[in-house]
Amino acid sequence: MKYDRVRDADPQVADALEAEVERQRDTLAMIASENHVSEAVLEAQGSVLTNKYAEGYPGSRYYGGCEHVDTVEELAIERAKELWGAEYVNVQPHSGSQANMAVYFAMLDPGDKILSLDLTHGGHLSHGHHANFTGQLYEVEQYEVDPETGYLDYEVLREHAEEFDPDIVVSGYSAYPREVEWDRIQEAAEAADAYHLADIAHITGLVAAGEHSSPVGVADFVTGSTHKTIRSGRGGIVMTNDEEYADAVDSAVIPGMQGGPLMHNVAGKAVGFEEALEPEFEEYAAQTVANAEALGESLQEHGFGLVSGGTDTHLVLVDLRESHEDVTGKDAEKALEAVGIVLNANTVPGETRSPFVTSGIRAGTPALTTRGFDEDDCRYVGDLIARVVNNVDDEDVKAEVAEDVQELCEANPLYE
Ligand code: DSN
Repeated sequence: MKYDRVRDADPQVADALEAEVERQRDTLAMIASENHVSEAVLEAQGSVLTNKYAEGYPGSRYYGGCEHVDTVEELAIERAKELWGAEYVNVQPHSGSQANMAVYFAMLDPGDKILSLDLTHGGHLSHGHHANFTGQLYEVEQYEVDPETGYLDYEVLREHAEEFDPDIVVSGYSAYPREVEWDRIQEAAEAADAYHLADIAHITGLVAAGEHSSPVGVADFVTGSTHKTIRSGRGGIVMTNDEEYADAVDSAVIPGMQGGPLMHNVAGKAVGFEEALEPEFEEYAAQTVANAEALGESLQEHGFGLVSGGTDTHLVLVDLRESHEDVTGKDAEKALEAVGIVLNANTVPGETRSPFVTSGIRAGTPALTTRGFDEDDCRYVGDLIARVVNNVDDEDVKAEVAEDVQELCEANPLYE
C-alpha cells in the first residue's frame, strides 16, 4: 500500500503512513477493540465526502448539495436496521463515546444519576468515570463484577439499582469476557424506573452475527462503535425502538453536541455494514469467538489465570497476579510489543496497581481472525505469549519469538 500523492505533498506523513501499514502487516493486532477494515472501507473513508458539510439528516439539511451524502447516510441507516433489527438508527456520532454522550444529553439533566460498571471491572470512561464528563456532570455510582467469579452479579445489581434509584443504568463493557444477560439488567433498570443504555461497542459484530444475544428491543438505547468487531468505518451509532427517544437522540447529536457529520466515515460505515450483511460475516464472527476461546485455553494450559475462567466473546482478560506476581500488565505489554504482539495492559477486578501499570492484560481476536487465523493459530499465539511473559527480560527468547511472529504474519498477509 503506497501513498504516492501524500508523498508528493508531504513526505514525512507519507513515511509515517507507509510505516504504519508495515507495522500492521508485521505485528499481531490483539488490542480487543481493534480490527483491520477492508480496502473498500478504507477507500470510502478516504473519499470526497470529507469535503461536504451536511448538518441535519437525510432530506432535511442546513446546506444544499446533500443529495449524494443523503444516499450514503440512508444506506448506512437501512443496513444498520437490518444488521441489528433496530427501528431507529443514528449513524452520525463521531465515536462510541459520542454515541453515549448523545443518549445522556437526550435523556438526562446535569445532576441526574448514572449506575454503571466500574472501569477497573471492565466498564468504560464514558460510563461515569470521574475524569470523564460523565463523572463531572452526573452523580455516578458503580457496580462491580463478583470478586470470586468475575461474572456480573445481577441480583446485587438489582439491589444496588433499588437503593441508588438511578435515572439510567448503563450496561455493555470494554473488558468483560462473558455473555451479558440484557434482560436481567433491564429488570434492574425497571426496578428503579430508570432508562437502560446498553453500550455494545466491543461486540457490535458479534451481536449482528448472532454470536452474542442482542439488547435491541430489551434496552431503551443501544450504542456502539462501528470499527471494532463490526469492522466498518470508524465512529459510533445509536439505536432505539422508540420514536420519541429517537427524536431526542437526533436532536442531541445535531444541534445538541456535534456539527457537521463526518460523511466520509458514514460512507465507511455504510460499506462495512454491507460487507457484514454477507453470509461470510457470520462465519467471521463465529471464528472470532472460537479463536478467543482457543487462545484462552492455551493461556490456561500455560498456567495463566483468566478473569471469569474463560470467555464467551472476542477477548480474554488475563489476571497476571495468579501466575506472575512480579510481572505487571505494563511489563507484559512492553515485552510482547517488542516481539510484535500488540495488546494492552488492563486493570483487573480487585486491581491494586495504577491504571498505567495494572495487573492484567487484555487480548482480543477480531483482527487476527480478519487475517485468517484459526483456533490452532490462536493456540500457538497463546504459546508465544506465555514464552514472552515467562521471560520478559530474556532478549534471546524474545528474538526467537519475534521470528515466530514474523512467520505467522507472513502466512496470514494483510493489505497485499
Ligand atoms: N479504546 C476502546 C477499548 O480499547 O476498549 C474503548 O473505547
